[in-house]
Amino acid sequence: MFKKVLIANRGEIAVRVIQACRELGLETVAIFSEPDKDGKHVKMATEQWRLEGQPAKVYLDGSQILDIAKRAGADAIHPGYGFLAENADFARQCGEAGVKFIGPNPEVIHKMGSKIESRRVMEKAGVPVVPGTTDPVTTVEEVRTLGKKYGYPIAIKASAGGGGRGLRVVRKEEDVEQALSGAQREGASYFGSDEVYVEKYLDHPRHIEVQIIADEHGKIVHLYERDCSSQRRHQKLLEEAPAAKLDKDLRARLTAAAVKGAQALGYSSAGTVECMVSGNEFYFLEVNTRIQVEHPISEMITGIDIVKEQLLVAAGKKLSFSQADIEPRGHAIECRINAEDPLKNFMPSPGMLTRFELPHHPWVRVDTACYPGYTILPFYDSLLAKLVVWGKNREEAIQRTRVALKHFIIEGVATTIPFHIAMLDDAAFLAGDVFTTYVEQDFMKRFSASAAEKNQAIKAAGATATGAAGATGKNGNGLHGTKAESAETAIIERADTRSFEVDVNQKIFKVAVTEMIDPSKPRTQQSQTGRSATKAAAPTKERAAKAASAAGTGKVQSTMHGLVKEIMVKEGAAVKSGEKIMIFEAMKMESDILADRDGVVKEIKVKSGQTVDAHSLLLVIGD
Ligand code: MV4
Repeated sequence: MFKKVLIANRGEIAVRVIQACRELGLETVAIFSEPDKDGKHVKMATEQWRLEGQPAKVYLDGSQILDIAKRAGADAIHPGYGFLAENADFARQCGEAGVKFIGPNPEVIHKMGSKIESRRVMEKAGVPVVPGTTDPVTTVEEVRTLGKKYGYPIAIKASAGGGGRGLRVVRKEEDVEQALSGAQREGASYFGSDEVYVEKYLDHPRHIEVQIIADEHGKIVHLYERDCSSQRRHQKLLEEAPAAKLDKDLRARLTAAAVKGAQALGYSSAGTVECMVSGNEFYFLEVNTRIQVEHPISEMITGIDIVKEQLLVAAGKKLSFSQADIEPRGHAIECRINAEDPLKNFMPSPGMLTRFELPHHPWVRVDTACYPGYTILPFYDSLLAKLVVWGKNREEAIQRTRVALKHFIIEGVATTIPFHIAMLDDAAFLAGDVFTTYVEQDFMKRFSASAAEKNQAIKAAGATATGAAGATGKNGNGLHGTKAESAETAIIERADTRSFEVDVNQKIFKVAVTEMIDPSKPRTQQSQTGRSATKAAAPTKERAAKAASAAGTGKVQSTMHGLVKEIMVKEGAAVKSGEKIMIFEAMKMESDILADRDGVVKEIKVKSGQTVDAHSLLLVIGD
């Protein structure tokens, strides 16, 4: 087995890999860009190495990362997803340097990078591919001939493409010329290859993919399928396992084909075989040679830790289970909680999480690298957390997901939570009628219309309360005025919300007071306070107490990452328990740090103006 694994990634997937390494007793090496220094993966790893270069590029710097792996004495690299995960050259360089790349071998990664080559391999293995070519096409005449053969619409796809880039749909012969040059141009500029091929275009497919895991001794099993049809502009938003309303026989054929295809490839490691399902037929699309974002739902229905198994098989171990051992159970749903505003075209919304409270609920798992006070950086993808929920059947999973979403409290940034809450109440979703066109062409119309309607109602009433937000992100207990309620932001900007608890004859009433600003009128007419729309609510006693606390041992620590603003005592000074000894600033709020016992200040470990991590020793009080 390896001793030390470098995680060539950041965010929730780096955290996930470190968790699996911990279970296996492996040491971990985190790498980080300068602005990522407060990242959770950095705190969790056994070693931390700083990357040099631009934040947006450093996680792609294979030579720097491999160099760090060698200096740190790591014997394996886990690439996570994105960045270097499907870079065959990087995988080869790792192998040459004697560092195990956790993934299939470089030849397989390289082959699957070519969609034409993938189709050839699968066709030869007897896996159904979409009718079309397995040779590149170059001329308008060739494409027109194929258009006649298969009938329009057809798709022209870049062989090196993926994620929708280099894909052109042609609905009539006249459009062939433009589509061909478009697909070639995109292929060349994004992937460095203008090679394209042609497929019959399916108008309303479902996107269903099969999770596989294979050891390096030829054993391959599948962990059933995931339905990832709910996506927008090729960004998945919600995934479920197993697929709803999938015919038993089709499932058996689909999963068997995935294993057969992987066998033909000589696949090892975790991977995904992507297919389209249309009616009672399925067609191979592509192989993803990485751990995927949505792997947790397959873990939830099979009980198999895919990341741990991926580490074990990379170390040359045999798979410890067989296909017959895998009994899928129940249903799992993943919601991708992104820092994006679903009512503003999913515009990214980076910023500080002034509140971040997880839904603690049985059968709910949250994969995240976020914590209160963490700042979502603009350089990376906007995935904030993955909410993963299991139920004994689809209905139970959906209801649990609704509850969990309503109790997932995030303030400071807009999120996709209101989108998910609304989608889980949408008739088409509930009926299991979700196709790849569902979100963009169908659901978003209803979502935007219902948000606009609520806005009108709020405007007409001339005021709002958190209770008026309805399905757009109201928290279960109604106490929290959350920015996630972005329904209102389309027309009326929320200036500030303050929450109060009022005790009337022992009954506690929760009251939220929100000051509204209509952007169509000058601000001065409306607001006397001058409070900014983004400023956090006034600090409360609990928040101040949370920011810094004393343990009672004389060893005074910070509980959050923050800044030492002022130190009121000197070494040798006598202090009394409860006496104010420092002022600390965390999450842009000041709080007092108090002596936790009577005594004499023995040692001051920090200077004023210094930034410290959570749980740093600040000061020692002795006898
Ligand atoms: C297709 C297709 C329909 N017919 N190919 C989009 C990205 C790339 N992975 C393949 N894609 C598609 N290929 C044929 N012949 C529809 C899509 C497609 C899609 C596929 C999977 C998930 C989401 C999608 C959204 C739009 C289009």
